[in-house]
Amino acid sequence: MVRRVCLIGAGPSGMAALVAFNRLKERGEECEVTCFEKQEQPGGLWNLTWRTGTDEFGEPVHCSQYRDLFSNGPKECLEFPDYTFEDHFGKNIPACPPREVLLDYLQGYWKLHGVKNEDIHTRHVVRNVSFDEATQIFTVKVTNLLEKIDLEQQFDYVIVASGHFSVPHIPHFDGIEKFEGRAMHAHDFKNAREFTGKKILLVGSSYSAEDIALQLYKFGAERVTISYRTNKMDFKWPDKIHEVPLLTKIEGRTCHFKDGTSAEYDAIILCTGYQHHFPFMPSELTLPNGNIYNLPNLYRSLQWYGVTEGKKDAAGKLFYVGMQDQFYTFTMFLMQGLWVANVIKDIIQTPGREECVQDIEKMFASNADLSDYHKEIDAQTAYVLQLAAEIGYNERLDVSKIFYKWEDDKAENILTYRDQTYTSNFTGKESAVFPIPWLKCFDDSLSGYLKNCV
Ligand code: FAD
Ligand code: NA7
Repeated sequence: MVRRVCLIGAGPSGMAALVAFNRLKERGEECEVTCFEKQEQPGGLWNLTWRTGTDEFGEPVHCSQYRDLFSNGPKECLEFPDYTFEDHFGKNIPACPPREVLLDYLQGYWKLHGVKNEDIHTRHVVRNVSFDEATQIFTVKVTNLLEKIDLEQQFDYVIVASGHFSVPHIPHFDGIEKFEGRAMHAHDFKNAREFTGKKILLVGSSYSAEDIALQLYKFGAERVTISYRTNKMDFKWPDKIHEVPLLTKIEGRTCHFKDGTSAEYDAIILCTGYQHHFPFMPSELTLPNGNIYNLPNLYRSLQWYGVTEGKKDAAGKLFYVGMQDQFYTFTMFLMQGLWVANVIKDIIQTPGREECVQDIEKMFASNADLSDYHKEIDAQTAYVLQLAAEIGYNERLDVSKIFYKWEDDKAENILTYRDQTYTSNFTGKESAVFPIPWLKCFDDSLSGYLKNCV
């Protein structure tokens, strides 16, 4: 019997799963995979849109990326072993290229592995997934947005690859409803030029706050304040950026902070993270919220076993991919896709439910030990290598040393870390140097970038 698999989402994780199924197909191990994607083309967050709120179909806009976004980590950390950046572009390029360059690389990888856009049901949004314990079958309800028709299809397996950096987490702050400037979430930040000459408050102290602060600085904001709840980022910020403790209340344009200080702002951007949001899943099969490394309810952070009270397990036939906090991205997604495809095809066996549940609980508890970047990097490296070992993938995926150097470069100078170089595990070459420093580079296009790569 052919195994029918429903894949929800064609971002980097979903596409990695399609690559994985194609690799198995080449070995004669075929599954019938149906991928539904609500956007016009694969690419997930990497498909930039100018829209905010809802799209032309009234669906929530998925993209949280923005104009002028350059990779916030070295490309050497996400490079595919069987298709290097040099293979794709025909030359050695710098470490932190802009969004379009990374999307182009991904598209090249998908093409190499025979995944065509026509294989994906784009402009199809998944509305509902249900699991029948008696028949062990999933029913998936989908809307074809272009033709405005609803479909219903049955599957033996479901893989959720719908991402988790799209639906904003928006906490309330006392007085924000009467703030006399603009209040928004990072999800709707699209273009730093809008804030040139303005005084901006960012709330949050993680990747979004860090990068939006840098974008605002680059495009000439008058002053940027970053308000942290738990820990400062504590980079050596330039004069116009500084960090303060938590925002406590807002009066007019004045924002007050926990240390008793206050200042006036033109805009507040909440960089307060995202929600794991799966409106199409039944609540008993929904992954709980939390941007963490080792996920609850998922064996290998992938295969669903409902270990919290009231959660069902769908007999190990439900998978979530790409749902953890991320140091590793594209290569981790590939290992996840291969692992899931191998499990579905019974090429690798997972232990019984009881052992899986014990392992999930042990791994979940180990999140508490991840108290600094090095430990987080080491833990995710071990995870990626574990998946690779289980599927027999023998390539040098460990890029922990590159991540350490990257962290050191950020600590050394947050304005120039994107101009640094790293050595590829696969080509052995050090990344090229871009002739224009990131701070002065205002062309984020693929063509403009490649023209300048010598
Ligand atoms: P996504 O990219 O979110 O893709 C999920 C897909 O599922 C989307 O195409 C969406 O349309 C689709 N979908 C959702 N719901 C449905 C539904 N109901 N029906 C059908 N389809 C659906 N990573 C890096 O490696 N380097 C970076 O520089 C970097 N920068 C980032 C900057 C920002 C601002 C953000 C938010 C993330 C960044 N990331 C970066 C991390 C990013 O999470 C990954 O690179 C990657 O996009 C995750 O892929 P994914 O497929 O898991 O999720
Ligand atoms: P993250 O990494 O999940 O970080 C969320 C931040 O928001 C974090 O600093 C939180 O502080 C802060 N936060 C959350 N709730 C609040 C409240 N109520 N008040 C103040 N601060 C709060 O999300 P990002 O958007 O930065 O990054 C997500 C991805 O986008 C990332 O992988 C990048 O690739 C780009 P805490 O430290 O928990 O106190």
